[in-house]
Amino acid sequence: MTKLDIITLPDKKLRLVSDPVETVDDDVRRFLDEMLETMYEAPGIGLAAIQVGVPRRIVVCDVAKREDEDADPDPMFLINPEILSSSDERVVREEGCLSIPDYFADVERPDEVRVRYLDRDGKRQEIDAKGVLATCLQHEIDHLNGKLFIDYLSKLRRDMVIRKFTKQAKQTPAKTTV
Ligand code: GNR
Ligand code: NI
Repeated sequence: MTKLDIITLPDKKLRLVSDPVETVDDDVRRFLDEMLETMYEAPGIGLAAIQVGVPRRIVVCDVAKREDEDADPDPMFLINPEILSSSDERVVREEGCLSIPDYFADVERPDEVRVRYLDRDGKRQEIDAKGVLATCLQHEIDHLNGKLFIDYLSKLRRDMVIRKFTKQAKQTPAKTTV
């Protein structure tokens, strides 16, 4: 199966607002499988479609290994996910992003969120997400709205990160397919 290329800062596509999926068909399911494989290989605990250059409201995630190294895979497929409500309680967690490689920072977010989405069969689902899953889903839904975790940092730190990646992109010639 094809592993997809993950786009990184300063790629402007990361700032696009992704469009909803109209029907969950076999093409969408094939894409979900490719996204999941790409996420596992990266490795990461979540991936939004825009990170592979596709501006659609599609997310995959699997936090099982993050919580217990020996856990079996437990993938989730979310289409058109929406946050219905957030807890008043906030929590600070260290975040990273496959589109901002090797940079980590603390971000404060609601501790729990209720999320509605379509599963890979196109069936409407609702879940109460807590812990790492809650953080991950908020991070992924932000991607669908063109938002990155560095947007929660001070302008100084955000600009430093963007500058570092912009400089790096100028020094590294564009990747060519072998
Ligand atoms: O792999 C990832 N780890 C992570 C850690 C803390 C909070 C969010 C994440 S998501 C990230 C993968 C990614 O970039 N998803 O968009
Ligand atoms: Ni990310």
